[in-house]
Amino acid sequence: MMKPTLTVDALPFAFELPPGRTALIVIDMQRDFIEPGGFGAALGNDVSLLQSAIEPTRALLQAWRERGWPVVHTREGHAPDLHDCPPAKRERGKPGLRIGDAGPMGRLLVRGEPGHDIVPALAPLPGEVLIDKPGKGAFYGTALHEALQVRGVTHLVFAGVTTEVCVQTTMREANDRGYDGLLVDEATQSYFPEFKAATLSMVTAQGGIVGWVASLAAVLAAVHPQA
Ligand code: TIU
Repeated sequence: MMKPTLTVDALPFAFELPPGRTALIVIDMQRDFIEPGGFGAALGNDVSLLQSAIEPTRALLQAWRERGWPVVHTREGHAPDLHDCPPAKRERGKPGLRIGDAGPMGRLLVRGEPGHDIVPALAPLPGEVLIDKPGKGAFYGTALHEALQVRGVTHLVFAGVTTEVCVQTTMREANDRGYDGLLVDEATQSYFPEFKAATLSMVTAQGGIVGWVASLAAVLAAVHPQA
């Protein structure tokens, strides 16, 4: 018999969360975006804005791990020879340092470099899915869909950075593939507060055209019901 779903108080209406079939997907909580001296800073951003997403994401990870539910982490980055980095991506904008250039945390957005790592507080555990992706969306050029399908995942709870870039792109890719997605407000951040707010509105507009948004407290209340 199927386990009953848990109900999360969410916008634009309640999100029905099937236990065991809902993966937590943590998008790109990498030093390159969150710490000074990385790719995010090279683009001219104030990276300190992103740090507030770490603790809420840790709370979600703890809840999923306690239940043995599927956890997925993603990392944006490229091979050392940059064969998977389109010239348009490397040349866009006028950063002081570009993808592949050497910075204080190693070569920016290159796999194997210190800046490409996930921040220590959110390090993946053995058995969790780790997806290395060359694009903003986590389905593009990766085996994410197959990894979710073999685990029977139908629903995704999103955390990570940045809200309007890699998180929103991945939510849209997931939505088009038939997953129901919920974005956790406090567990996502942007370098631009107004873009975060706009993304939360865009996701939930038109009856949930992309998915749902809920607070961390609402997700934890559904997942850890009070006795
Ligand atoms: N620049 C920016 O806001 N984000 C990215 O480049 N990548 C992700 O969002 N991970």
